[in-house]
Amino acid sequence: METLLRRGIPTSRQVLYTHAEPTTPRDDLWVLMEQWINPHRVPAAGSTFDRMRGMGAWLKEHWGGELIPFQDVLLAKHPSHRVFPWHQDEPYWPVDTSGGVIAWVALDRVEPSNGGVEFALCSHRDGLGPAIDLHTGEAQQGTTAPLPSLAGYEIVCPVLETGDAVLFHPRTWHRSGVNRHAQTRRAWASTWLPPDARWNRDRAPRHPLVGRFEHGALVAQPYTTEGTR
Ligand SMILES: O=C(O)CCC(=O)C(=O)O
Repeated sequence: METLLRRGIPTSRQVLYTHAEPTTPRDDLWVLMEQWINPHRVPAAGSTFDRMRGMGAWLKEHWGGELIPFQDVLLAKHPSHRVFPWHQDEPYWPVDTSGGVIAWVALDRVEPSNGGVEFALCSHRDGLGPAIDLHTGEAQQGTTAPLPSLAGYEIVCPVLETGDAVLFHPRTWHRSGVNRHAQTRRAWASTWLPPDARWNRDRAPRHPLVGRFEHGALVAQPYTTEGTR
């Protein structure tokens, strides 16, 4: 992250509004998180490319079966950042997939008091919900799936040492609270899909990659240009 900052690689500016733009103005993503999307696509120093290779090899050995890299994110949660509300990751993707896994790796010790991630156990079984407006915690405009109640689920917030990882399903509902420590809490999350996952622009019509892939093609085939921020 220090290298990316030094090289002037910009952070993500806004939440992905994948279906429609919000009708009222929103704050910058900065109020929620300092985040770089797809640093593994940034050439040279600061890239997570080699880490992706390592994670891919680890998953191949331990997950059972081939997975393809889809995206990665570097996340820094500062003490000034707001709550990151409950959401699933899959509704933001222009992809049809039968599953996949997100590997969320702590780059600092993580616990509930410094913005540890909370998971609603087994909530992936509830199906695909709406893409969430992370500024409000509500369904984004233009989405139709209902917001589920998470009241019946056991919520866990694992304590992680630096380098520990949590692997979770793309439909697992998760959130993170405020970081009440003086130091930033950093993490690296990478997303992996089964090899038969296919691009589907209708699932996230305003995703920045729409237009760069062939609708219906395998995600395993690289898209035309670098990922966007
Ligand atoms: O790192 C966090 O606090 C939450 C990140 C998250 O939920 C996500 O990137 O989907």
